[in-house]
Amino acid sequence: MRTDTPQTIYRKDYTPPAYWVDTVEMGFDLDPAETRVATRMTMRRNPDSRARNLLLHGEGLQLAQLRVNGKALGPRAYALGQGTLEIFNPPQNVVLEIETVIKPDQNTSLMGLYVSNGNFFTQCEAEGFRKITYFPDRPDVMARYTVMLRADKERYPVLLSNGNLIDQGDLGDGRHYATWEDPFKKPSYLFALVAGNLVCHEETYRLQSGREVLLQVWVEEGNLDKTQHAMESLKNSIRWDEERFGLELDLDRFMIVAVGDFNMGAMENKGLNIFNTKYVLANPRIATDADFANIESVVGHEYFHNWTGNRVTCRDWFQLSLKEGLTVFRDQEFSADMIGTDTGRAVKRIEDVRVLRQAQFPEDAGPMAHPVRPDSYVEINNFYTVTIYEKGSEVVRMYQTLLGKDGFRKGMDLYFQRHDGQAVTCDDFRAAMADANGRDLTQFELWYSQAGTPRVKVETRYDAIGKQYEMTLSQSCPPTPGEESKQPFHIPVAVGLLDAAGRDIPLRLAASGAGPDAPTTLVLELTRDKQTFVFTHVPERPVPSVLRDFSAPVILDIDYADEELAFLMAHDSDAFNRWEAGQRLAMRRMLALTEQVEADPAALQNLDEPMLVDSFRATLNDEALDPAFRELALTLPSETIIAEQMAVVNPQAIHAVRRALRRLLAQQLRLDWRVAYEGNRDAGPYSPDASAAGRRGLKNLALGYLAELDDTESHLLAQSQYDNANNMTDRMAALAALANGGAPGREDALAGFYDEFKDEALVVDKWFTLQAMARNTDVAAVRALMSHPAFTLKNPNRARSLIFSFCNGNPPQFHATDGSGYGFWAESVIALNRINPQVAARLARSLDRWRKFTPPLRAMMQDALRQVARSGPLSKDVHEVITKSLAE
Ligand code: B3K
Ligand code: ZN
Repeated sequence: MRTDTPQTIYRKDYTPPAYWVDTVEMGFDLDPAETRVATRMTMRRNPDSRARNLLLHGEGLQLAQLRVNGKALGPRAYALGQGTLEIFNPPQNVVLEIETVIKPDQNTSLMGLYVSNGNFFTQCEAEGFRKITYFPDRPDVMARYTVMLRADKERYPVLLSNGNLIDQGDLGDGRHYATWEDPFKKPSYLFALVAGNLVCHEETYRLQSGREVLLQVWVEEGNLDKTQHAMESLKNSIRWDEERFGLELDLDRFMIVAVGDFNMGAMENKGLNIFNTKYVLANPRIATDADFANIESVVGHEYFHNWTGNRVTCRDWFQLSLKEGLTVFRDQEFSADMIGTDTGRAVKRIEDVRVLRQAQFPEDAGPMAHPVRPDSYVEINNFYTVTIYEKGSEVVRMYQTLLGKDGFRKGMDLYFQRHDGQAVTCDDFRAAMADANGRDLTQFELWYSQAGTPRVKVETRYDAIGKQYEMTLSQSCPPTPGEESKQPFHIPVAVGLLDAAGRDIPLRLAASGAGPDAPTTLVLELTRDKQTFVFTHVPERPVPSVLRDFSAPVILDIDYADEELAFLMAHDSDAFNRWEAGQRLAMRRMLALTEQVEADPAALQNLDEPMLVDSFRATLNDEALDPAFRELALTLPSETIIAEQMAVVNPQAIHAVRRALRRLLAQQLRLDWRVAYEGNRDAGPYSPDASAAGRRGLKNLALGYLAELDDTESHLLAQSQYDNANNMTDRMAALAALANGGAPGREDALAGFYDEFKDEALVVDKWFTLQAMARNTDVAAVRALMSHPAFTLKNPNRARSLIFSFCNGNPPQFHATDGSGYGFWAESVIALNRINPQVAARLARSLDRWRKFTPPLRAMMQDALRQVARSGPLSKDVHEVITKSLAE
């Protein structure tokens, strides 16, 4: 904790390190109260650096020994600063020996070495290694590690670190040791150790090359029956990376370890991935379809980092998206390929775009907006954002859209050929893509350097005599903090044209000659402020389908008539745009209604929306459409997404409108929902595969709509599904339906659920989440839940399950007009700040967009932000978020 203003780090200030580290040998004497860490590093001066001194980072360490080339250092030969150790003018070659003492059981930040349920774990990205020993803790310093772990044999029978196990044995005094050697050089952020009482599910797996590797999933005793899906996901990931990118697992052993206390999802430490239990443990009893899908994608994500992140890493943390954007893109493609079907791919694409719109667009329009490659930061942990990850992934996807799948692969091959074993920049990646394809991607750099979501406006003109269709695209991008004006981006806009029967018209551009096999989707490259593209041989006035498959992370302004949207919804060959048309139609109506409600609170009384209801009915009953697709198409845009469309946000009005529309759809399509419900019920054993999950999704959507009626029939339906469910997906859907209304069985179901699952931490999280997001849960109810014996702020999953779910997932209650939600938020940020700055800073982001709300809410939000600001010493993490939120 600190009171002074923390320092800002700038990208332009990057300088190479004064010393390289070749080898690191570490010895750990593990003890929760006091762990001794002895480190021996061989280092050599970097000829490209002008600095004379050797700078190491260290935080919260007790320094017990410091020797250079065998000699203890005198007090004048070095200086300990705030988080640094500087050794003055060392020789060309240095053997540096350091001993530190740390206190893992006091470590509630969950960075560095810490204890979770009696076992030891580490988390070093981004800057956690410096909480273990003094080290040049920056990603461009890559070294070869050998690590010896020593600990009590009974309490810590399992001792793991990166790479291969080369030795193990007894120490005689009730303790034992294990020595691990990582054959690959790596930055310190990829270091990991695990020690404790764990068991593993292991399998051998044969790579395409014929080599056999050992795969292990480590969990606490009693959880082995929840590891199969993670193991399958790992094997699928290994195979996929060989097939799609020709990338082979480079180790003989690959381990995944699950831990219950973890700040984020998982961590790609070389050969020893450490995972939040939430992204490992699953079986039908405790995990939902969404959990199964998330596990597959996170296991894939961390595995794919082995090449995109570990073999080729980042030069500095400003380049974070080099590995994160690319690896998210890879995990998205993996999940899509695992589903396999065209609609399956579209469904996955829609889900990913929903996340982007729900979280990244608001970030890009708010006070924390930053480019995919930021120019400065105060606390790097605050920059593991949806912009770095999700927008970063969209940027990578645009290369593939511009260069084609084969061109993209060529670029990837060149990237690895050039940079394997190096720490590089986003520019290096772009250069590989450009050079492998003979393309000039200079302008594309703006996607990395400019923040903000571009808007693309579409205007069209049809010339019936010349049979020409003109499409004029223009782009703009609103200012973001510190960036008033923007230069035009290089935007791939995928376009199709539909004839009156809804068929794709073959596309020919005036500029390029007509070929016989004209495509039905063309990628137009918008590079200037405004450009006109002329299509020839267009027999009739078409309906344009623009930004197919969401070919760029932009907001599309296009003037469709309601009928055109309904037409696209019914006919577009691009499944993404079919969905999009429906969302636009719904959004248009919801915005209009919100305006009406604000003027007249009674405006929703005789609600009638024939166009919307008809189009929903048609989609719901269209058996030719995949159930998973129908589920997405029949889900109204979220309250957050609606809010983003408005200049001034009134959360109560938005909620009232969305709710009223849901009720209307429930009433008017009651029988249709009922038919869909029955028609998508599966008897027999549970399987999480995409098609079964899609049917369950549609069935449970129907249940959710019917539950809006809050009548005996819907109560009975929910109760019976709850009582008879053979899987957690159906259980949760039924429980949510019960919890959101006035079903007589509500309290019993909630209590019974807790009782049945109280020993399953991940299910208890769900129980808190469900209540946090329930319609009638106000701040008082959340506080009551906080005094439940199962609640603790110290466990991030638990804190997120209740507090984050309420603040981010229950808009009408969080934005209660008396400001109680904001007061609760401030208290929670302040309390978490003392325990875990990273988790606190995430929660601090919940009031980011305060300026967008109606004046009374805005004023109360500002007060709450100020309350946190003056609450006492704040971590760098929270300080940065609050300061930026309040900045003019
Ligand atoms: N690279 C880690 C994230 C580390 C977050 C540090 N605050 C997980 C991932 O993106 O795969
Ligand atoms: Zn990642």
